[in-house]
This record gives sequence, C-alpha cells and structure tokens, in this order.
Amino acid sequence: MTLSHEEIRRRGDYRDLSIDGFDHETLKKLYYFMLRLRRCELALIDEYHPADEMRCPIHFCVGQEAVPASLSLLLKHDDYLFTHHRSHGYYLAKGAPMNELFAELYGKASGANGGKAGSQDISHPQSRVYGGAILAGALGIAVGAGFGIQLKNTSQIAVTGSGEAATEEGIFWEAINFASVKKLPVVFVCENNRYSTHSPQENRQPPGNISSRVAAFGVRTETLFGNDVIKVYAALKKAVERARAGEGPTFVEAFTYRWNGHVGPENDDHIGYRTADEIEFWKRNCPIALLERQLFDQGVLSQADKEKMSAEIDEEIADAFAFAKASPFPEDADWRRLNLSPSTPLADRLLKDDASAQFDQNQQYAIPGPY
Ligand SMILES: Cc1ncc(C[n+]2csc(CCOP(=O)(O)OP(=O)(O)O)c2C)c(N)n1
Ligand SMILES: [Mg+2]
Repeated sequence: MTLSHEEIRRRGDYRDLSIDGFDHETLKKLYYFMLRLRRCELALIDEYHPADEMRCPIHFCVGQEAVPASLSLLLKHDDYLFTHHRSHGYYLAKGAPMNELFAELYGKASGANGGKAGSQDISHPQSRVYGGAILAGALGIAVGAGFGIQLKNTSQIAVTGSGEAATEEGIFWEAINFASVKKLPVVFVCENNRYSTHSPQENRQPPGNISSRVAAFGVRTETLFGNDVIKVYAALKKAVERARAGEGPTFVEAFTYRWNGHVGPENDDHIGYRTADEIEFWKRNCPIALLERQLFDQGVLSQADKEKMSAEIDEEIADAFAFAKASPFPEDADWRRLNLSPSTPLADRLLKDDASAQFDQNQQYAIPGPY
C-alpha cells in the first residue's frame, strides 16, 4: 500500500491510535519523553532570540517526537545510534544529558563536544549517540558499526535516523545494499516529513514509497503514520528484536511533520512552500496530543499528572540553561586538540605521517624535471 503525505491528509484527522493492551508504564514513559523533548525544544526556541547567546544553527524537531520517544525505550546503553542534523530527539533518546546539550548550543567547554560541534554535529560518545551534518553519512557509519558488531558477535545493534532526503544520496543505497547482503543488525528509521529544506518530496523523487524501493534490496520494511507513537513503537520494537536476533536489517518509514522552519527558531513559511492548511492538519494530529487524548480518556493519566510532569521537566530545563550559561567558553589551547576521541591517536599519527610523506613526494614532482 502506498502511503504519502497527500493520502494521510485525504483520510482526515487521525482516529486510530489505540492503547488497548499496552502496559501503563510504557505508555507513561512514551508520553513523558515526548513531553520532555517538546518542552525542551520550545524552551530553546523561546530563549534563542533576542539573547542570541546560542550561535549555532538549530534544526528543531517539534512535531517529530514519536520516533525518538520509541527509541528511548528500545535501545540499550551499548547500542549505537547515528543520526543527522535534526538531532536533539535522538540525542535525548540515547540518554545523553540535557545540560551538556544546552552547553553545546552555547559553545561552552562543558558541552557534549566541548562547544565545538553545535546542534547538528552533536555527539555523546559515552551514550553512543552520534549526530552529523553530512546528509546520509550516518547510514554508512551505522552499517560499519553493524558490521563490527556482527564480527564481534555481540547482542548490540546499530540504529540510524534520517529524513526522506537522505535517500537522494548515493550512500543511502550502498548502506541498504550492504546491510541486506550481510544481514547486519541495523535498524534504519526514516522520518518522512515531506520536505528537504523547502522542496516537497514529489519534486525530488519519483512517486511511490521509499520503503518499496528499499524492499527491492531484500530489506524488511514498514510504512506508517509516524505521529501514532504506539504504531511507531511497535514497528521499531519488532525491528530492534529482529536485529538483535540476527535476522537482519529493517527499514521503517514514518510519516511525520516538522512544525518549525527548516532551521533556526525563525519561521520560513513566508517563502510559501507549504500551506497554512497543511501545517494546521499536522498540528491537530500532533503525536503528543493523539496519545494524551487516549491516556486521559482511559484514565491512565490525569491533567494533574501532566502538570506534575511538566513542572519536573521545566526544572530540568532551567537547570540545563543555568549550567550552560555559567560554564566557561573553551580555552584557545583546546582548539589545537580538535580530536574529540581519545581512542584514535594511533590512526591520527599514521594519517599525519602518511600526509607528510605524500607532501614530500609531491614536492619532488613539483621540481621541474628534464622534460
Ligand atoms: C551531503 C549533503 N548535501 C546537502 C546538505 C544540505 N542539507 C542540510 S539539511 C537538508 C535537507 C534534509 O532533508 P531531510 O533529509 O528530509 O531531513 P529534514 O531536514 O526534513 O529533517 C539539506 C539538503 C547536507 N547537509 N549534506
Ligand atoms: Mg525531510
């Protein structure tokens, strides 16, 4: 069945989210994570201007909370998560600390990467989550990690999150191909939010689901409405279990929508690339609201529970801002030690030696010869 943004809207407001049979603890955790991520992003948006103390571009993920929330419950500490520029949800999903995220956005030494990566390249190696601005680059790295896991024969898995535009990069298909051939323990999650910057998918790709094209490589696929966190959780759970059991990769295409502009807290709707109706539809069908309605209706959560959770989250956010603002900027000397990983000095030295040998060799060629 072909699912698309047009088809989702044609069907009208979503009424199929069902929490029947789901244990209440899991439901509350999913809800809490989404609320935490949403409030965190909204607080950053609020704070960005006019203070202008965060100086890095930020690709906010408001509206796209369901995938990270699901991953937050399914991944273990030893699993790897490689993601793209819209990174905050994935970062928090892997249990990386909020205060180091905020400090990173402020360019502070106490940030996850010493203030040198910013939002879109943020990583937290201790939590095994790695962001990256090179579109689809994360897939190649995830497949490499998956291959390593397979060779070591551990029960870990590698997960990679990307947008639908990642499929316009060659490495996307190389990664899918290799993962399929080697039956790697990799889960590919694609958050299809229709747009690459300001271009809709139908102007960039042929019709039909990305998952059908991926399935042609022999990879198992799932296509779903990505704002139904229960469906997303169930699909990713199956994918994670398959990967852990050595049954190979799965590709999950989750249709969702970003509320904010492509980048930065600024709105970019004045460009006219999307309609007010479309934005309103997706706001009405917000992943948090869809779950919340069911939780309230069925007595799993009350308005008072929500307020308690919000207060706790807001305290964490306030602490993260205070930590970021009070932290010092990196020292000049730190910039000379740009290698953030303590585990690669040998590789660095070999590369450096090789580069200087190459340089010497090139100098010889540069001297005019007899001919
Ligand atoms: C290799 C490469 N090409 C181009 C870009 C510029 N770029 C940054 S984000 C983006 C759009 C990405 O769209 P999508 O993958 O759908 O993710 P979304 O922003 O919608 O979450 C582009 C083209 C890049 N970062 N890397
Ligand atoms: Mg997109």
